[in-house]
Amino acid sequence: MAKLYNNSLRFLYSFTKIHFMKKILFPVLSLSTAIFLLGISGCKPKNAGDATGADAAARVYVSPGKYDELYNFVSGGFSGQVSVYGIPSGRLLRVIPVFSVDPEKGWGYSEETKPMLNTSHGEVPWDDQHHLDLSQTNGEIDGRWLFANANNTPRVARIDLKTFRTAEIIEIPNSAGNHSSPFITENTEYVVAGTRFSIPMDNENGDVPIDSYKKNFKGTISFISVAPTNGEMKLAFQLLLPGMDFDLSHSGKGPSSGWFFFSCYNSEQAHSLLEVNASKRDKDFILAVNWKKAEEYIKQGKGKKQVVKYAHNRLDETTHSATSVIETETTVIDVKDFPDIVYMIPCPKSPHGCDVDPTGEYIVGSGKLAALIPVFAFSKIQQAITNKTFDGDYEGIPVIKYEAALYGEVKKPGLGPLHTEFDGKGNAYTTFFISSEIVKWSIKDLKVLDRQPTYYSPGHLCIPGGDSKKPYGKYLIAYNKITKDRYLPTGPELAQAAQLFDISGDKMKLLSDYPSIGEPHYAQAAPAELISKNSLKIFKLEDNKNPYVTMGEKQSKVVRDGNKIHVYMTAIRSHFSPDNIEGVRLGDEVYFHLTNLEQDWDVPHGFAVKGNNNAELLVMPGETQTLKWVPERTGNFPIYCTDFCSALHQEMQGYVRVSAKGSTVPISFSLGKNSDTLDSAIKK
Ligand code: RUQ
Ligand code: CUA
Repeated sequence: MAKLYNNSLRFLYSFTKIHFMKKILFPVLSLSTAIFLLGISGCKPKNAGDATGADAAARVYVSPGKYDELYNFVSGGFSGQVSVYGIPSGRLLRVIPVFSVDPEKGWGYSEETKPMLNTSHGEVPWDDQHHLDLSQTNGEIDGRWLFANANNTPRVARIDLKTFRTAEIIEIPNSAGNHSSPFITENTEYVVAGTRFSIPMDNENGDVPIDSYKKNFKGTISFISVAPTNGEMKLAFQLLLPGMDFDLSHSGKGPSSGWFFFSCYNSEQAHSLLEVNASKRDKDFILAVNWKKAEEYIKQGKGKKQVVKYAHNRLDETTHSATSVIETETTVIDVKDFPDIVYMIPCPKSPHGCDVDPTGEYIVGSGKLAALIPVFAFSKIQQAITNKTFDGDYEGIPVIKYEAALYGEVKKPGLGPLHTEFDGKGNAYTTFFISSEIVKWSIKDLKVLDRQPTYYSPGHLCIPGGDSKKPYGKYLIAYNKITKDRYLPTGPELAQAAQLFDISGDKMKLLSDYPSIGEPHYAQAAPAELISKNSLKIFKLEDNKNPYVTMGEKQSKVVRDGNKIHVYMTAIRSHFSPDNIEGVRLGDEVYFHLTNLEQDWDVPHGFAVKGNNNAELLVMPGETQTLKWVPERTGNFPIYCTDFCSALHQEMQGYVRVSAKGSTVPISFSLGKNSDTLDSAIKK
């Protein structure tokens, strides 16, 4: 049956046009009939997805020069980055480089930023970025930091919202496929990171047969503490769990504060053909974790130390440089030995989304293959724990009886529920991948209130503050996986897309859609003022502690140190100092340490060298960044500014002469030497 089901799913997936029929069909049809009927249908009604009118246009129109109402931070999926949009306009404001190199900003190319991408495997210049969480205080968004996960090589990043820059990245040992991450607790005490792939632990010999999965492969959930003052992350402890796949999570709040909930699949412990083998059981689990309890045990010294290796990278905003430290220890708690930390709650059909409502009482599990949505009540979970209303155990972890934890089920909501967010007015909104729609339902009586098609197959959705205690509840943004026929064709691949809905009334109303960068998964949004009030405009030059800073043009120089040449260079509209350099020889490594002397908002200078096997630099006012260049031939090499900084930006250029090995051309450097008229420009 599982196989049949999955084949049907695949069939449906490839048949994206199904959604056109879905709105009418799903409420009344059984699952299999619906699959059959939708499979053979493929006609597009004339007005599909065209429900927006002048009113919708007015709602998303932000007139020139006006600011958007909200910031929307959107995960970049396999682009590895985070993009920032304005809502309601959908205008792209910025792409923040996080886990992937970004030549546009020199991220991962400048000497100062290279350490940010270091891991225990060496430099990993790319990742797969799925989820974001904004820092919270008392369960409300506080506008300080944005956390991002890396799926492939397990990492968590902290983005500083003063600078919109990645300030810190911590790698996670004993993990692989860091998917249920980076969800935070209500006062940002911890960021959690659950492993998607179970693996042999890092301190053991991992060279074991794959079919010894049940014996040798383990799952972990990591708790990364966040320092309340400066946000610094630290791997506090890890929970050791049976081998399976941890998928998504959300922390408790209010009454459920101190708890965390994780969805997991593959309780079958399959290691091959998971689409069939991990869909055999009728129910997988939601794992309820009493993290306060775990924290207590750690404080009592009950955790076991393990020798592991993971990178911890920080970007310092005064030196403008990153450092990477390889840490060597983790503290692990094997939940088998502490039976009051974790409990399993059965959840139908390969659960994915695991969402907690704003009151903290209701936990929504979304089974990817389920035709209903179970809603669990925290108070009932607690009662079941007290009364030991268990249904045996899973590898030593008590399994709470489904009915004992269940508040109720949303019946016939749609097909393929994935994620749920909340509007703070008692309503929940769930995305349905297969039936390609968003369904609004009431938490209190579990009745479906409204459904709207999305184009097509949404994954995540975002309501500003939708996973906090205080959702803003005016808009909803759906992130769609498939956009076939929605935009002008662009070859074999089409963009993923966001769709903005107005949810202020009883019925959701589609306002607009726009393509997005990478494949968006989770997103966060917050009122603009909350973020922009802290925004930094320039780095103060006088605070610049980069060891290679050049505080003014008079101090610019070129220094030879063996085969290393350090160019202490400055940039100001519209020249570099120096702009003529001689005495470089083949075999030299040249380091251009460029300080941007500007102290004005939005005046970066760029820097590039012909033939350099590297990217450019993009240096902010008051900042120093370093570009490495190893010339491989003799000649004269142009250098120039890449960012259009002034009317004479195109004049912002110069030359570096490279001579043969053993040449006697001395080091020399100058600016404006051949011109009397420029004398005034260089006096500073
Ligand atoms: S999770 S839809 Cu649902 Cu990473 Cu992306
Ligand atoms: Cu500096 Cu263009």
